[in-house]
Amino acid sequence: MSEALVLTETRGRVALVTLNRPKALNALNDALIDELFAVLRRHDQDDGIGAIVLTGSEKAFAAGADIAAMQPMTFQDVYKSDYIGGNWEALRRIRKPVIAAVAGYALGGGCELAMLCDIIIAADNARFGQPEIKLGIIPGFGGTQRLPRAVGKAKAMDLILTARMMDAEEAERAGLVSRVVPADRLLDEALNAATVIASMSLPSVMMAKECVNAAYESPLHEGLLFERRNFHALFSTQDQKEGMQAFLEKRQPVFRHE
Ligand code: CO8
Repeated sequence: MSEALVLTETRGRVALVTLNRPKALNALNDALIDELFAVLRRHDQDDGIGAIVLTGSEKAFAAGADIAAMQPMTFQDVYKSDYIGGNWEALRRIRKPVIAAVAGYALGGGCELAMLCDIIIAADNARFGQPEIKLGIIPGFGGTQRLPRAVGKAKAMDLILTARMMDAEEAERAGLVSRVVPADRLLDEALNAATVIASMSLPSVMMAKECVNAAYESPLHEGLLFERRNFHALFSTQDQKEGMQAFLEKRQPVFRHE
C-alpha cells in the first residue's frame, strides 16, 4: 500500500496534520489535497477537536503545486476539470481554527495554503514566496488576493512580480506571520497555541473566526453588524454563563463547548 500523503494524530483537543510528501518537498497534487481535505473535514466535524495544526517537513511546508503534474496540462484540461477548484476550494470551508506551522519553503501553492490557514507561525528558517511568474503562470490559489491583504500592495507586487523569497523575519514584519520561533521549537509553539485555542468555548472560537474572515469580504457596516449579531448569539450558550460566572468567582471556567 502506498504511504499516506497526509498524516494525522490527536493530542487532547488538538489535531496535528502533517503533509507527507517530503521527497517532492510536499508539492501539492490533487491526491494530496483530496486527502488533506478529508482529514481536515473529519477533524472539523469531531466535537472532541477544538483546533488544528497543519505542518510540513523541516525543509518544506510545501514548495507549491506539483509542477511535473501541471507541465503537460492544457487550458481545456484545467478549465474542464476546474483545476484547483473542488477540494482545493473546499478547504476554505473548514470552520475550526487552523494554525499553519511553517518550516522551510512555503512557495506558490504552499504559501497560498499557509495563507488559507487562520494563523501562521513560522520557524526561523521559513521562506515564503509566490514564484509562479518564473514558470510562465501566476498564483492560482489566492496568492494575488490574500497576499496583498496580508502584506500590502507594494510588497505583494514585489514578491509576485520578481518571484523573490521573503524570510521569516521579513514575513513577520510584513504581517504575514504572527510569530517566528527557533525551528526546533516550531511544533511545540504551534501545538501550545492550538491547545490554548481549543480550551476556549468552541462556539465562540468558531464565531470569532467567522467574524474575522468577514472583515475581508464585507464593507465595515456589514462586518460590524455581523459581529454584533454573533456577539448577541453567544449569550444563548451555556459557556457564556460559565465563562462570566467563573470570572466572578475568580476560578478557571469549565467550558462544555455548547
Ligand atoms: N512540484 C513538483 N516537484 C517539486 C516541486 C514542485 N513545486 N518543488 C520541488 N519539487 C521536487 C524537485 O523536482 C525535486 O525532485 P527530484 O529529487 O525528483 O529531482 C525535489 O522536490 C527536491 O527539490 P530540489 O532538488 O529542487 O530542492 P532544492 O533544495 O535544490 O530547491 C526549491 C528547493 C527552491 C524549493 C526548489 O525545489 C523550487 O524552486 N521548487 C519549485 C518552487 C515553485 O516554483 N513553486 C511554485 C509552483 S507553481 C504553483 O504553486 C502554482 C500555484 C497555483 C495554485 C496551486 C494550489 C496549490
